Formats: sequence, structure tokens, C-alpha cells
Amino acid sequence: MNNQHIENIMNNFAEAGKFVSFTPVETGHINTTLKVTCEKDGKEVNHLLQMINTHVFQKPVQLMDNVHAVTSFIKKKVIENGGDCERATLYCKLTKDGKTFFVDSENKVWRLYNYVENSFSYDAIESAEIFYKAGKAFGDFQHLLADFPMDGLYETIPDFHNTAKRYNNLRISVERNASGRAGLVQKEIEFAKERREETYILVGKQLIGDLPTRVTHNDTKLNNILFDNNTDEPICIVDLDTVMPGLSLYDFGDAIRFGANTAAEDEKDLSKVSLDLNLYEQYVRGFLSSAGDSLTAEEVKYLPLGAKMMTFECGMRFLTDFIDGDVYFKTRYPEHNLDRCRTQFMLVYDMERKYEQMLEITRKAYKDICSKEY
Ligand code: GN1
Ligand code: MG
Repeated sequence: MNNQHIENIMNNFAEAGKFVSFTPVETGHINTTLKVTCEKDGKEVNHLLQMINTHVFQKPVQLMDNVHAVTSFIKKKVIENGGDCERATLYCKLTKDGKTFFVDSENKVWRLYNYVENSFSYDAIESAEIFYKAGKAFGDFQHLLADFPMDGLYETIPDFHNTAKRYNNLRISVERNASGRAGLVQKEIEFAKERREETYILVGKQLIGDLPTRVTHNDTKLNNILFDNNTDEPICIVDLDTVMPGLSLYDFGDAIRFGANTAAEDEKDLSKVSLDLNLYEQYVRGFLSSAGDSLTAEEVKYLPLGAKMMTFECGMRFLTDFIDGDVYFKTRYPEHNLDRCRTQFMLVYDMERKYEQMLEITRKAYKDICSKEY
């Protein structure tokens, strides 16, 4: 990747300005990201140029349609509310022929976003307060998109959080036993089997209309929030590649799964794995402070189950991949997927022990923050 190559790509985007220089941005494990500086109207302006990994995202057209629809919707609202759309959202800068991406001579797919100046992200939860802010930021995202027209959104990875299907995939993998490893994980398979009746509660409630289908981000990790360098407040949600129709509980649940665990996702010492109830409470309160009024009481009531189900589902996905022979997730050693599965199942187990407290924290937060009960 040299200056000439990047300049050629940038020349295809309307109003990007005249190419000056670029630097790689070392975040994310999937796409290639560059900060590109151009000259426009006598001033230097930065852009975020990304090459989409089309091996992972095989339907870049649909993906970009989703990203463009969602970011345009947010941008419009931010402007209506008097906010700064250069900082409050990413948005797509179009090509000269009005497209959201450019395909180069090597068939590589490029997109151009605004560059959010003066911002940073956290890789770890350094304090409970940060986790409160994370909940507030993802709640804001949910709130801003509460009236987004769902028919304009593709399901780019079908059944991504259909926990019942994920269970059935595990069952099929066990029968197929492609890697010959199924015999090693009988305990884990049994753990999943004992909870199989729970896997269709949320999808079932969605099917019968008890839980509304919403725009979901699907990767609600802390480092997908940009914070302001000066104020330390969250300003913008990034990594929108998995934006799809889903349940609000999925985004809530996945954030808890990852952020409120006292151990790492692949911790080998299971005695270190537990649900930090204080972090759980902080996230619930942050989330409800911004999204509370746009969620239904039924959604709020099911937040604890969302957390448990996302953790259980992720554990099943790791287990399935272990049995399949590590074909989906990147692994660094042979039992990596199994270690990840065990931490997730341990966390599920701990959530079951603390379930009454999770329910109580959620109910109380809803009452305190939204003055509502269910
Ligand atoms: C994958 O690659 P990453 O970390 O953004 C996965 C998530 C899992 C997560 C588990 C598209 O996300 O669903 O929860 O690993 N993303 C996809 O660490 O499958
Ligand atoms: Mg991601």
C-alpha cells in the first residue's frame, strides 16, 4: 500500500479533497483502516479509509446498505437535535458516482468515513463509572434508532443470535463429530442440553410479537465506543459492520457477557470467572438512563435473561467450533475454543446463582430511572 495507490483510491471519492498523506490505524482485527489526510478549501482534513475484509463479510453491498442507512438516520437526528454530526456518528462519504464504496482494480472494497478527531477508546474497564458510560452510550444508540424503519435493513448474517438454532447447530456438530473431539466434552454438551428449553424463549417472544425487532449493533464491546479526549464522555459508536435486525436484549446481553465478567473470555482458571454484580448494575443504570423510555417494560424485564442467553449462546458457539475443529473463531492453541466455552458456561452458572439479584437490580433501576414498573 503506497501513496500512489491510496491517492488513486481517494480520487474516486467526491469531496474528499486532494490527497496529502496517510497512516495506518492499528485497531480492529478484521478490516484494514487508514487515516488519510487531504487538503480541502485550503485546509487539512482527515478521513477514515477502510478496506472491508470481504472474506469475513461476503455481502459487502448489503453490509454497506445497512451501514449507510443506519448512519444517515443517526446523522439526521443528531443535526435535528443540534449536535455535531462530525463527532456523534460515523457517516459514509460517497464516491463520485454516488456509491458508498469503491472497488479497486484488485477487487478490494473501500469505504470512506469521517475521522472523529480528539477521541480514544478503552480496551479494558478501568472503573465502574466507565461501564456506566458504556451502557449509556449503547443505550443512546438504541434510543436514536428506536423508530428506524426495519424493512430497510438486511440480515447480513442470518440467525446470528437465534439461540435455538445455535443449540441445534451444536447438536448437529456433536452428531457429525468432524474433529473426533466430542468425546472430550461430554460435560459441556450435557450443560448445554440441560438448558436447551431456554434457548427459544427470546426468539419465541420475538415471533409472537412480545419483544420488538430493533436495530442491533451486535458487537457491543467497550472498545467500540469513542470517548472524548477532553471530557472523557462517550461520543460515538463505531464498528457497525454487524448492524442488523435483532432484539435490544442481544446488545445489552453481549455487553454484560464481555464486560461484567471478572475474568477474561479465555481464562483457564475458572475460579476467577464470575458476574460482577456492581458492574452489572452500573451498565443497567447507564443503559436505562438513555434507552429506558424507548424500551418496552417487557424488554426491560427480560434484560437479565438477555445477559444469560448471550453468554450461553456464545459458550455454545465456542463449543460447536471446538467440535467442528476450529473453523470459525481464530484460535491460538488447540483448546482455545474449549477454554472460552468453559468460561462462558461458568459465567452462565454464576448468573443462575445470582439471578434473583440481577432481577432485583434491574427492577429497582427501572423504577428509579424511568419511574416505571412491570
Ligand atoms: C466475534 O471478532 P469479534 O471479537 O468482533 C463474534 C462475536 C462473538 C465474539 C466472541 C461476527 O467478535 O459474535 O461474540 O467474537 N463476531 C462474529 O469473542 O461472529
Ligand atoms: Mg467486531
